[in-house]
Amino acid sequence: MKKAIHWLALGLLLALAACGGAPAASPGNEYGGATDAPAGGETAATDGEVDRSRLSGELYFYNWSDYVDPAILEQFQEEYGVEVIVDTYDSNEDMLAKVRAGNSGYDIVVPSDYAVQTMAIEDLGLPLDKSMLTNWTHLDPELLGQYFDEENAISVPYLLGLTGIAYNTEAFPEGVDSWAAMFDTAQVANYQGKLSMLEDERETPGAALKYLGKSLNETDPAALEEAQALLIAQKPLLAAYNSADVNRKLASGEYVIAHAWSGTAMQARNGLGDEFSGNPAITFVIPKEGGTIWMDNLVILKDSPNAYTAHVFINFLLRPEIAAQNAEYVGYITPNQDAVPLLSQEVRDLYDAGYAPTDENIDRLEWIVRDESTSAFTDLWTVVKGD
Ligand code: SPD
Repeated sequence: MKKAIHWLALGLLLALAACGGAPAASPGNEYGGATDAPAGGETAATDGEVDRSRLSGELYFYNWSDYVDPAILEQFQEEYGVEVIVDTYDSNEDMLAKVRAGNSGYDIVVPSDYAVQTMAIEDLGLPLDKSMLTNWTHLDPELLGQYFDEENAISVPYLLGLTGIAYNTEAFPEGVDSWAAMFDTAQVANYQGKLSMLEDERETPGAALKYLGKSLNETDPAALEEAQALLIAQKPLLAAYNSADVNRKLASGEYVIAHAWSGTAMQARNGLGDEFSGNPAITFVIPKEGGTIWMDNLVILKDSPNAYTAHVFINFLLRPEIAAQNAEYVGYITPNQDAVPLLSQEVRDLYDAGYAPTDENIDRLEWIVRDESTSAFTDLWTVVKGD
């Protein structure tokens, strides 16, 4: 597992080399419009030194679906008396549209790497008070200071994962090793209506580009036109574009194959707490043409109403035992190096089997990056969705 995390860091550095770096986060005002920001010098050196008189009764967490163990939120409420209210979103772009409008009421959001960069450029994130994040030391230093936020001015690593194909081995006894299983319409006709693609303007064109032998980040108009044509041909055969409950639909057998995140696939295989039972026939693969590696991050919004409490919650999530419990529940990879030894053997074995970077798949993984040309993906996706 440790080896896998070091590989992740290497991947991030490669992405930095590939995209030439990014602007640092805008400094902005230290606490923006926050109403419960800590006064100067008033910090929590440990969880035990939190100034409880400054805590809000509620904290608004805008997160991806099935992306935090509810038991952890209950524990936070028991310890601090703060109810964490979770709303969910299905894509970075949906989240950005919501918070860009301002006064969303949310305190913490969970952008992926390239979306942290967008938030920094658009000055949407609150500069972190690291003196409140006493558990920061548990984070793997190799995963800090990445291209999208070089000083971790606004972002705290939350979870990492891969994007590839999840499938039911009973429906595909020969296995799946290529995006052809999703894009070759002659093959797909055999399981028409039982497959889904992510509802995601970067991941889904990215998968088509990979099938074409291109980079996920390719914006050459001819390549994008080809990718768009593939997606339009595939669309009538899909059950849906779905980023919300692929786990449940794979587990139930409604889908036999799906474009999926690694943790979604692990949830489909193992089940998810009291939510649903797993199906051990589900497995996950990074196709031979390649897939995505990504890191999601906690960002406190510039206009967070409860910024003090948000820092306390993030520090709580950084406790190794909490980070391990959360990673175990959601099936993604924790960036908390002191949580790694606390993970179960079952989850470590699945990481080694390809639900995390391994020697077998590492060379086929690529980071999504953003630059001035990647708005082309928004245009492509609008055409595909509207077709
Ligand atoms: N169910 C939670 C999934 C979180 C996925 N976020 C990563 C997106 C990478 N493009």
